[in-house]
Amino acid sequence: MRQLSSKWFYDDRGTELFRQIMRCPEYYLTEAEACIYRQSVPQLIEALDGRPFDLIELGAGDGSKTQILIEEFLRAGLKFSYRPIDLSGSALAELGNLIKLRWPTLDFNPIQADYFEALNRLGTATGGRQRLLLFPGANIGNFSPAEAVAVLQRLYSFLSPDDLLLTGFDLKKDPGMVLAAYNDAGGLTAAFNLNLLVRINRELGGNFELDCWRHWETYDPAEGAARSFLLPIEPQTVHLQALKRQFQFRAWEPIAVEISQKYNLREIEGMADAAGFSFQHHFTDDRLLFTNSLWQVPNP
Ligand code: AVI
Repeated sequence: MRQLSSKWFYDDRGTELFRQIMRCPEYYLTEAEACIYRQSVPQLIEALDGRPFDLIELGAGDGSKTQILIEEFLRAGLKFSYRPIDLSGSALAELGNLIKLRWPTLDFNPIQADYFEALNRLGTATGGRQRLLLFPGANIGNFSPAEAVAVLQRLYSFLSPDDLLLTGFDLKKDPGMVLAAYNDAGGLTAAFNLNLLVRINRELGGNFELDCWRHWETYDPAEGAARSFLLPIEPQTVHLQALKRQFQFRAWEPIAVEISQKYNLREIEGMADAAGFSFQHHFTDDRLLFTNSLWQVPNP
């Protein structure tokens, strides 16, 4: 099956559409995680070892949830820098404006890059500072389970003993609720997925006939995988000038554009183990929709 990586969703338009998705009523993940952040700060502060630290965030988006943590960390008198990492320059610029307005003296140092390029730039030497790496918003779910473990192993390799990783995982739940989150009535998710084709047309000189493509969502409750597809309602021949290539699509031939993997708590603990971390704690919301799972790099 043809596939497009979901990392291409996030041009400026895609970033804006994702923000709207995060605010739409069906997309329960955002509020569940915000609620967890509000409740978990005291235990997070306890888990930090008192050294100045770097708060590094993978895929910061608009950073609205992280501001809950920043507010409480500052209130507790903690010394830290905030280093959000995101592919979207506009998202980081807006976040920067917001942070400077709210906390003008906070050490704010964003990196516009993909996760690993940014972590490579940061390197492993920390000058004795602890790292609290945030991997929020179920971004880990956009990798298959096997890829996710490989990603978490790579994150481990950038960290030092006692560093902490807080990862957001969406939990397995009522399949109807998951499907609705990726198939919202307002059509935001459909527009978000179709924006991939808009982007290809603009950036690669493509000629996808946008009216002929449909968004389709599936959720397999056994596997825990929500999957998004784009389907042409009639045969299409697509030229991509920049690649000097032509692609034929039969009617209803799908392009897989995203996986959003859901887990249960046990599976997540197993992933901590497989990636070399010591599992510390699950911070869950009251309805058990989502967990932010805290792991630590063990001391050898
Ligand atoms: C960014 N990521 C965690 C979102 C998700 O839930 O998989 C992306 C998304 N795709 C459609 N809606 C939201």
